[in-house]
Amino acid sequence: DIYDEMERSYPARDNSCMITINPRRSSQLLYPEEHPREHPVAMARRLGILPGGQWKPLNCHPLFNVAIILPYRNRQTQLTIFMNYIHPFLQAQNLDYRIFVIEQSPVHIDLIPQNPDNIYACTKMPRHMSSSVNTFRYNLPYSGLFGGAIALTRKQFERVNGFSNVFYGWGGEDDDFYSRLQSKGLQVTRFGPDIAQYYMLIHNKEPPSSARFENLENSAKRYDTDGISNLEYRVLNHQLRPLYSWILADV
Ligand code: NGS
Repeated sequence: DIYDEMERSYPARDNSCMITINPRRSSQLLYPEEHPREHPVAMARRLGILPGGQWKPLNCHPLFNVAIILPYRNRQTQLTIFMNYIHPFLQAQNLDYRIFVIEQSPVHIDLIPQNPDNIYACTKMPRHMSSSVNTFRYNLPYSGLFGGAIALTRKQFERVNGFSNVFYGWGGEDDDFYSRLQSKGLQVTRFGPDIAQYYMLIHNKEPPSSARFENLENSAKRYDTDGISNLEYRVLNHQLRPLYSWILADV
């Protein structure tokens, strides 16, 4: 199964951290909004998080080294809820991780993983992590959905020239990314719906972008020219905050 595949991709070393998988464990989180919130500095101190939101287990060799990248804008409350929740979640998985918050265009932080077995590390193939969301009654709405939370290696990301830069506003950029993966023969994987459960935080929906269908129709022509290869950005500001590394970018 998928965990055997992960074990093959990441062979155990001496004193490797254990990753305990218990498929029968049910969702632990019902209402993330009601979880207690702690002051960021107090939380960082209590959980041993280094400035910039970095942590790794000290008593074993972590199997996974992960950058958690959150595109973010204007959702302070949700960011707080997410940070309170995700650090203990990632630490329970014994990951060597660092959280980056990239603030720029209109995107959401709205998905909270509910099952501690949904490991925040890469599988051999790009993984759609949020395939079972409460707002879709924990069903996958269409087989090509690759939006929300995804896990892939830097190499895979570079192979498809990253994300397209022509999508602004809500919708379509994830569908475009999925077709890029397919064009390079990168088959997407998903864990079972019990493990891939997510809770969507309540938020105001952005209006869908009107250009998205047109952009999708001619997406294949742009794979090689539109993406990392032509991305222009400036880093306007950056800080190591207690629970994450913050980067303000202008695109
Ligand atoms: C599709 C969008 C995707 C989006 C998905 C789920 O219709 O970008 O819905 O959205 N594609 C287009 O608009 C072309 S959700 O309801 O989870 O916000 O990810």
